[in-house]
Amino acid sequence: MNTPAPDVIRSAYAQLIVTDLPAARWFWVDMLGLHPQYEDAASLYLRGTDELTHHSLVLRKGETAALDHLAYRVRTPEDVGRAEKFFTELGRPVRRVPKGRGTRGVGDAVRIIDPLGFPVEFFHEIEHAERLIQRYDLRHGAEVARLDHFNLCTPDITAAHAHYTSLGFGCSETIEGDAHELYAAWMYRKQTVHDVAFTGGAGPRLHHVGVATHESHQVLRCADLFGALRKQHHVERGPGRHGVSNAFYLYLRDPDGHRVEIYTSDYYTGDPDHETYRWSVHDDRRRDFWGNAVIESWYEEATPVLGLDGTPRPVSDALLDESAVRIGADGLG
Ligand code: 4SX
Ligand code: FE2
Repeated sequence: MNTPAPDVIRSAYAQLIVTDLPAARWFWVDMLGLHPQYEDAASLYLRGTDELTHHSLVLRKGETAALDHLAYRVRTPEDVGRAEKFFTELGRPVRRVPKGRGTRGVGDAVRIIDPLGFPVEFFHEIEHAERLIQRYDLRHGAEVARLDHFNLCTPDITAAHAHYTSLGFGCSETIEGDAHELYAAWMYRKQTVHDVAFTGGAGPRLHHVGVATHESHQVLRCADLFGALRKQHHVERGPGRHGVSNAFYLYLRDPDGHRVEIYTSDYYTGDPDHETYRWSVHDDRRRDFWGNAVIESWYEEATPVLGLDGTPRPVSDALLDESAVRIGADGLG
């Protein structure tokens, strides 16, 4: 392997296939408070109030709910070429997507199927968008500020950790077994807890997209809004405080079952000496700091992913099952 990895800046956007665009618009725009940047009969391009680029979520109408691709922004135009070479040398499927032929607002890009089986785009150029940071008059719903992370279901967390380490990602936190076998890992390029995390499970599947608000009251308000409208069945887990990341959270399912996490108040990881914090899988506070149990659907259900040809990718079974792990005999792990 001679080609250096592309210099990834951050997780940038996800493109999801939804079966009912008006229903998805209600959920993501009216309830979560994302802002439409462009829309037509087949697609909806959304961003949060703090985002100065064209979109962080694309909803595209299709026959079956799926993840079309994830996208990372890279530092320079040359890094797009580096991504192409890097994944070609790994023997992975690679496709150039010239400006104007791919996602609206995005310049020259490369799409690949990564070693974990996920469809991933790398791009540098993206259209800028009007600053909404102080447009308090436009805020509504959960007042989502920005995309924060992707969470991916993959059978082999050790392999996922190794691949993203080779892409220059740091690891902020892990969940580990007694022999330090990995159940989950959180990895970053931007200076937060993560751009991407891995949940042990059948994969490749998208577990969730995480979006950030500024304050925990916006997470609570979001849950209240779903209850008030008798739409509480969209709430899956939380609100609560994560052990891992220390973030305040709420998981919702959109009308197609895509999972989104409303997430706030994690911490800075930009110091070069930042060390990985390791949780025992027996520590009952790891996924909810107050010890609340995680609902089974959260471990089991996820969004299928598409290949570069637009057909669903096959899924392999998990190697380890975290939801089956019991806490220690003392009840504390
Ligand atoms: O459930 S965990 O506390 O491990 C967790 C899940 C921490 C951070 C996340 O973003 C997440 O989705
Ligand atoms: Fe998350």
